[in-house]
Amino acid sequence: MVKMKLGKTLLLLLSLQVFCYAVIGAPQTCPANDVDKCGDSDGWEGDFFPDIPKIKYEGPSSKNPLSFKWYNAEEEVLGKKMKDWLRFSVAFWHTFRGTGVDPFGAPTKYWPWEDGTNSLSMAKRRMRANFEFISKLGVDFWCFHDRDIAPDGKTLEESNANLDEVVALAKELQTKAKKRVLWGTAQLFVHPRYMHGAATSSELEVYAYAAAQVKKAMEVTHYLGGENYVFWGGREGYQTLLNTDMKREINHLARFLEAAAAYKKKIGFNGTLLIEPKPQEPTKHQYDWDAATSANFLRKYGLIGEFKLNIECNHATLSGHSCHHELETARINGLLGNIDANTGDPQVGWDTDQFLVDIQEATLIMLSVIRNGGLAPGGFNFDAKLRRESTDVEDLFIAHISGMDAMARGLRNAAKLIEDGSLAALVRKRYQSFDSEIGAQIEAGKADFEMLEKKVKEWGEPKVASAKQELAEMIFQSAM
Ligand code: XUL
Ligand code: CO
Repeated sequence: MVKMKLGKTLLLLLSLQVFCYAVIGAPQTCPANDVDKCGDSDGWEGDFFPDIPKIKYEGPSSKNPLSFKWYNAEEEVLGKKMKDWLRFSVAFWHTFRGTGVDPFGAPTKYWPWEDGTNSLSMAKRRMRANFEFISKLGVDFWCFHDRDIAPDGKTLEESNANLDEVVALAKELQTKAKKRVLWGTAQLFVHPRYMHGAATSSELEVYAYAAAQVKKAMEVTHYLGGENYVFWGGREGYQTLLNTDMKREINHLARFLEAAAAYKKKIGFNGTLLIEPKPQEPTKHQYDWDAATSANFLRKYGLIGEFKLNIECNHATLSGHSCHHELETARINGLLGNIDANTGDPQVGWDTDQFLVDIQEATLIMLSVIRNGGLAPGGFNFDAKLRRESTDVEDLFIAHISGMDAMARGLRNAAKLIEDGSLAALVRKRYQSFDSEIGAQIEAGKADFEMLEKKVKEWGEPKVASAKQELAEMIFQSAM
């Protein structure tokens, strides 16, 4: 009885929502069903965002939500333009395929250009919306999965043909708009064939299918001039070790990545191959758990020169680390290739993919990026989505502007800290005892235990200095 009532109420609410949308929420853009006004969806060149101007830098005092307060693309910071430090990218899957669906609820977003289908013409229309969006936002790059830009076909051949058709349009549009692909990737986690994994599936035919899909995704990324190619192994892991041959699965994953590195060379693709670590979700345990696990995997299989890492901040926190820790681990191993800029929520235990707006967090991130000399050919991909409850078209802009401003503030603050030098001096001072002759011997691997024992007898009890954590935090705060 209660269930029935709830069902009816939900139905009523849903139909009300559709009704309200049709009546009050008059689309802010050319409506999807207004063929006369907009032309058919394939050829539609109309405005998708007629109410949104080109987003400009207006400075910190601006109250205009559709302006940058901190991101000033051409401004130089530490000898490089902001746009070159940051190399922002829009993630097609969140911005153009995100519907607001969550494990408990139906879609909440009905963008005016969507016609409710997953057709090829809809895919092309979305691609036009993508380029208008990134052009108005002033971002130079975009990222995609094969299956979010073009519909899956009944066969591999059909899927490939769909992809070719959309990619041809994307190439034309991105050339006109002077935009570039930061990275492409294959979606190896949605289709039921990948339920046991792709490269780590227990089924040989699935391994082969995944290989064929990645082959094609690498080809189209190359065709679009992509600067990187990403492997996120969403289902490369296990749900229980009781039914899993972990040794065999990890070995298969390594063979798969070896074959990808070989194919990259064969087609003359010069982009960086990136592994994106994540500890779990959707699997209980994912094999590329974090940066250190991935580095060990790459080293063990002789792939260290072939791959770098794409560090996603929300994945970092899910693995029990901070984003800063993951970035530093990647950086000191020469593996920092790209950042998926997002964040989670301390009160929600899953991958919420929120826009990162915490200035302190952004400053820590930018300290790593500056120490890395930047990220190029990688960049900052906004692997982030609107909250389910944010349903206006302008929210897509506001979210990205806010994320870009946060990273820009992080960059400005990190530059201040570096130019000021007191934090670096504090760290240098902390280790200064190693700047001695014996310290140099230790660091060169030339200090044996007998020699050190002799020194202890000579020196007596060590004098141990303060770590100055609070002072370090005070210096850090002063740059915010
Ligand atoms: C999932 C995730 C992916 C990858 C690309 O958590 O981050 O969107 O970035 O497959
Ligand atoms: Co990601």
